Amino acid sequence: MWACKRSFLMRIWTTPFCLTLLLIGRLASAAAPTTQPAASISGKISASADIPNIEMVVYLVPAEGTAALPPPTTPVKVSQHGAKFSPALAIITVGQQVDFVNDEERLIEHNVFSNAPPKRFDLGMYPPGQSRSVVFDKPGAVLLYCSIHRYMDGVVFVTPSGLFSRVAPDGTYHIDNVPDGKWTLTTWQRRKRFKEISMPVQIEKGKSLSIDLELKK
Ligand SMILES: [Cu+2]
Repeated sequence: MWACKRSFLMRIWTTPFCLTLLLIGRLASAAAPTTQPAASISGKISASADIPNIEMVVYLVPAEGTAALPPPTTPVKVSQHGAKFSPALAIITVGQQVDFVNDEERLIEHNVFSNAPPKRFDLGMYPPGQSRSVVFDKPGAVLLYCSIHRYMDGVVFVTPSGLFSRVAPDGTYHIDNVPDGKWTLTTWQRRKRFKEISMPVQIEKGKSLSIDLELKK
């Protein structure tokens, strides 16, 4: 009689206990990928000649079957203060919006236009206090001009993955949070002085890579 009662009790207690264990197991396995550190690709650029004030980007192009990240929902701001596009080189993700802000303190109108193949547009003239927006839906370099001030020039460089690094003055670059998969590591220089580099790379199991690049004429 007692034995029978005991096994009945055991059954009542063990069932939810086993379910709890199962649940913990599931949560642990679901959380596992986030505990793995995200891979980075970093290195140093060197060249056969001096590269003063280089304006250069190192970025990743996803290979077929490799998923790129969605574009950030926050627009990038490009100021026109002092009749200068600032930043002069804005690096964004395909699908991202740029707000061109006329933030002059004096009554100076500006215009922004581009005839670059990835995005042709003309925002017309607009006064201080106003801004106009453009969504860049194709990758590539979009050169910016103002029809009023001929010396105003800038670039929006649209990367196809959002995985990029502006090369630092000491020649180093660092791209964070690179998902597993096959990519093409690519360079872009605002003023072409060297041949661009384009090389296949692969991230496996979140393992970071260190890749130095040598630019040649
Ligand atoms: Cu202007």
